[in-house]
Parts: sequence; C-alpha cells; structure tokens
Amino acid sequence: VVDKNQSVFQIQGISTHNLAWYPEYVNQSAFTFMKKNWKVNAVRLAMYTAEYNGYCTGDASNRRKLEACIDNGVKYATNAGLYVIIDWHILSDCDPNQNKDEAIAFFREMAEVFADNDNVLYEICNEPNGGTSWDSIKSYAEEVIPVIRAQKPDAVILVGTPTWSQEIDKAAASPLDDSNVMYTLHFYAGTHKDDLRNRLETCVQNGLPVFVSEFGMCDASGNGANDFVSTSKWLDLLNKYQISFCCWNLANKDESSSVFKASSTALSDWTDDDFNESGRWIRDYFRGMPQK
Ligand code: IDC
Repeated sequence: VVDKNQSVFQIQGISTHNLAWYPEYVNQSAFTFMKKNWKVNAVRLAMYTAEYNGYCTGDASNRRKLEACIDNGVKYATNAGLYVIIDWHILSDCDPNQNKDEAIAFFREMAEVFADNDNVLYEICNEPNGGTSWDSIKSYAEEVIPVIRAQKPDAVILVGTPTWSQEIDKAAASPLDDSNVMYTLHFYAGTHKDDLRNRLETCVQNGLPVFVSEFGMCDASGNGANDFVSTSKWLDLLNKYQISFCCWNLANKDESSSVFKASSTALSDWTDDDFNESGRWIRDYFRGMPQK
C-alpha cells in the first residue's frame, strides 16, 4: 500500500468478528484506545453475508442494523485516525456471484456515502471457497469494482482469491485490469506454513500487490493451539516486504483467535487481564511495530 504521497504505508490492524454477532466492540472509545494504546492503524469491519444474521440472509431490520454499524464504525475509525476496511465477508456462501446483485447495491451505497473518506478500503469478497475458480471471482470483481470506481476512482480495493484466499498465484496468472486493486492472502499460522509463505514470497517478488486482510495465530478453525513460532515467521515475511495485515478477531468468543477471554466484559480500555494468550501476544507485537 502507498499513501497519498506514494510512500509505502504498512497497514497493521485488527478485524472485528461478525458485526451481527459482536457489534458492541464497534464503539468510539474502543477504536481510539486501540489506536493509542495498541498502536494499530486500521480496523477491518467484517460483515458476514450468509451465516449468523448475515447481510444477505437476515431480515430487513438486521440489514439496517449492519449498515448502521458500518456507518458508525467508519465514523469512529475516522475520528480515531484509523484506516478502515469494509469487508463483504463471504464464507459459507462460497462463490461471491451467489449474492452479486446485493454486493453491487451494497458497494454502490458504501462508495457514495464514504466518497469523501480517504481512509476507507473496500474488500469485495472475504474468502471464496468450495471450488470457486479465479475466473468466477474475476468476473464478479469486474462488475463490482466499477461501481466503487464511479464514486471513488482511486480507492484501494481488496479482492479475495480461491481456496479461502490462499491462491494468489491464480490471480497473478490473470490479474484484473485495474492499477489499484490488491489480492488477499489469508493465513492461520498453526495450519499454514512454508508452502503458503513461499507462494506469497514468489508472487510478491513477481510484483503482485498482496494484502493480508486476515490472519490468525491458531489453526484455520479459528481455534486450537497458537503457533507463535510460525506466526513470527509470517510477520517477519510480511514486514520484509511491508505487506499490510489485519489480525482476526476483536471479540470475547471462547476460541483462541478471539483476542479477549470469554470472561472479559470490557468494551474498551482493556487491561492485561482481559486478553487471552493470542490477544496479549498480538497487542504486544503491534506495540513494538515501527509506527508511522
Ligand atoms: C470463524 C470464527 C468463528 C465462527 C466461524 C464461522 O472465528 O467464531 O464460528 O468463523 O462463522 C476464516 C474466516 C473467518 C473464520 C476464521 C476462523 O474468514 O470468518 O472465523 N477463518 O475459522 N478463514 C480462515 C479462518
């Protein structure tokens, strides 16, 4: 990522859990605290489209709640001086074309509403899976991107890749005709090791713009043991190429990828006791990152 002066800027942020499930963490004091105390510079707003009151499966009032949550989230992030990623979080709806019409309407509205916000990035499909091909993702992206570009010609747009956003090589072989898109690679350090790190390094060395919009320190289920040795190897690699990243997830769900303990009820100004193992580790990691 480069900033408005064309200087490399590494986004280092945290992703919410499903906005329909843990909306309470989207509040001004939380975002301001994360910026000042954890030293993150971005928040990703993960809006599930299918499961758990997803945007495309819940009723109209649920949809309005999600839109209000994004509206507030962007406002809080902007006030706090954070970048913010609006994430169309496909998952069990494996192919983004399943809800393409809704995605087009959603991103048209978002880009209109946030046309004056230079801190907003658009992530148009979290993790295609279930055999969804790059061609299928590419044709979806070719319909969604112009809708955003009509309002925001220079927005940074993140595009998911096949197999839960791991096959960036497929995008590299047939990139989109757009100079301001980035392709996402997601990793869970307990599951994904050298093979995926090597793929990332090869693609980046060949000039592919890559954004790690989601990663976890545990295994790909979002649970299980944390692997901090593998996490460190990953983050060293990302820093070597100044690749932007966001950690999963800002919640107190009883799973290792949530940064807070299930017993934590604080919604900002967290103390050491609120964090579980992964949360404490990544909070300390963010604090040690060179800041811009
Ligand atoms: C997981 C959540 C978990 C939830 C599950 C299904 O951590 O609480 O029950 O989704 O909704 C991803 C996805 C992300 C997953 C995460 C961990 O983008 O939504 O969150 N993961 O499984 N890709 C790889 C791992």
